[in-house]
Amino acid sequence: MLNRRKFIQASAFTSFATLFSKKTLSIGLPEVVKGKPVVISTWDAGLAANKAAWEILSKKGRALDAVEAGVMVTEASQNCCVGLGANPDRDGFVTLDACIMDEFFNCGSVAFLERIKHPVSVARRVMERTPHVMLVGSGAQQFAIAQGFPLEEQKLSADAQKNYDNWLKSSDYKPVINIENSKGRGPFAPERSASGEYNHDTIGMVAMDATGNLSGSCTTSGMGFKMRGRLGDSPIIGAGLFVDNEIGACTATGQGEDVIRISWSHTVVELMRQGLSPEVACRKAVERIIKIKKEKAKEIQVAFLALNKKGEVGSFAIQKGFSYAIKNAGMEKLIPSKSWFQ
Ligand code: SD4
Repeated sequence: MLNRRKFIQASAFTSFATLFSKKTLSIGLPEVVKGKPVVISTWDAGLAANKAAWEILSKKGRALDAVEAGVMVTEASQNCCVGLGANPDRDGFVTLDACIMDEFFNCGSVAFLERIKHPVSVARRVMERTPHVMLVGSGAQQFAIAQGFPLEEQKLSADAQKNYDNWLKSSDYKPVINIENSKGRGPFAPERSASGEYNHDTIGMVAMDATGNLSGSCTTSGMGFKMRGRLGDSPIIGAGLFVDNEIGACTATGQGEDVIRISWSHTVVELMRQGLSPEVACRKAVERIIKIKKEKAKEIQVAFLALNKKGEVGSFAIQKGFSYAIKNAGMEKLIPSKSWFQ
């Protein structure tokens, strides 16, 4: 039972708390902290992917289901940068990498996977139905088939064939700076271009569901015209994606080699644990790459996108031209990222 003094203290606290929360709402916190659920993803293909994730999040579904369903939209798009419609390796084969991570540190990954439409779903099966984290190449494909995933025809999309034919003229492998919308065009534009309007190959997504749990996914065809067998950061837990349900989640895009060498999706989460905001933590990652690469940093693109447990979002890129898509109950938009070079 409460005595009188405690009762007065308790009611004073309650009315202060009520007042404070009303005031907080009325002054309007930044849009992104309006609460869970929320989903964010890289590049403008993220807009369509977020919609699919939102279908699940808005019905109080699990973040894990949302981040899988979300990026499946991008993987399925023949008119996009990710999945079987994407650019091939230098030998003309599309090889896919993907990973997924949930709120319990469960994670699964596939890499160098060919002729399977939804690598993110195979990654989830690796997580849920094997004692392993990562399967690659023919072993990953064999597992996918055993799990009932159809083996698709080995055929480049019309766009990818055009891009590949173009690339074959020089056969010069030079990783490109990933950008988008430099001319107001995105991956869903009618002319998908090999000349630089959009040239990325990945979608990374992180989400917080209505219960406050976090999950993430990342799926890619890797850098176009890469050496056969090359893997980037996207399927590597801690590099292309990391989720710690107590703190936050981060995903990366851009030149995978430079993400792997600093393991920064993991480190971004660790910096958020120390109290840094998502944007500042992502910026630190970019600064580390700039410090390592020195002059050469001008030639590469890397971008990080993070969400913390409070629902705050931030990103930072080396080059301008990176944007991310966000969706929550109050908004749905594409946000141009801050970058080191202007
Ligand atoms: C990779 N990080 O394979 C991927 C490529 C990418 O936009 O993000 N492209 O290195």
